[in-house]
Amino acid sequence: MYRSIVGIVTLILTLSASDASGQDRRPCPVAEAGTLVLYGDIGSPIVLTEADLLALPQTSVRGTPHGGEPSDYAGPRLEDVLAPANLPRGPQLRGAEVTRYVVVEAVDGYRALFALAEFDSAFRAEVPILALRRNGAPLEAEAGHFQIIVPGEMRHARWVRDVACLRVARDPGTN
Ligand SMILES: Nc1nc2c(c(=O)[nH]1)N[C@H]1C(S)=C(S)[C@@H](COP(=O)(O)O)O[C@H]1N2
Ligand SMILES: [Mo]
Repeated sequence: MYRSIVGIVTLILTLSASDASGQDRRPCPVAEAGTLVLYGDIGSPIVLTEADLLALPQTSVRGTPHGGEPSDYAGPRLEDVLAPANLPRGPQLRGAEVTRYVVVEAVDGYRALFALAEFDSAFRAEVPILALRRNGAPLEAEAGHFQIIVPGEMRHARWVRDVACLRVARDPGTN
């Protein structure tokens, strides 16, 4: 009950925030449950199935959910999930490309932003994953099919549950 009230309040705040911001209004093109849509500044949207995501190299990350036990989360790195979008990586991610970012969008409308460089293992020792498993089992229902896990990040506001879409964008600058 408490969680659903929090969810509704979050949704209202999210909707009013997006009304004010203008450019973030486009809805996430939610595909079937259990699929992930890559869209935005990448040409045509790309739909990935759970099988596609499980076929990528899987990384394990130790994390502790709020009020829960330390757990092993496993799934592909976001940098590998985004590979079909052909974004610059490593030495190519420099200059104007460093203004690229990814908004992770959930089924409940919750959103969190990462700079593309935060996903890049050439930049950081540990990079976020799109977890499909917790302790070897599918995620609990409230986490949906996919959940972002950010190694070492102490607050979990970007550990987006029930991820539906990854929207790729870049800062338009002030001109
Ligand atoms: N889809 C979705 N993911 C979300 C949220 C949300 O409201 N919706 N809240 C975030 C916040 S603020 C926190 S602190 C963590 C809490 O998740 P946990 O209770 O599983 O640790 O989930 C994050 N992921
Ligand atoms: Mo939070």
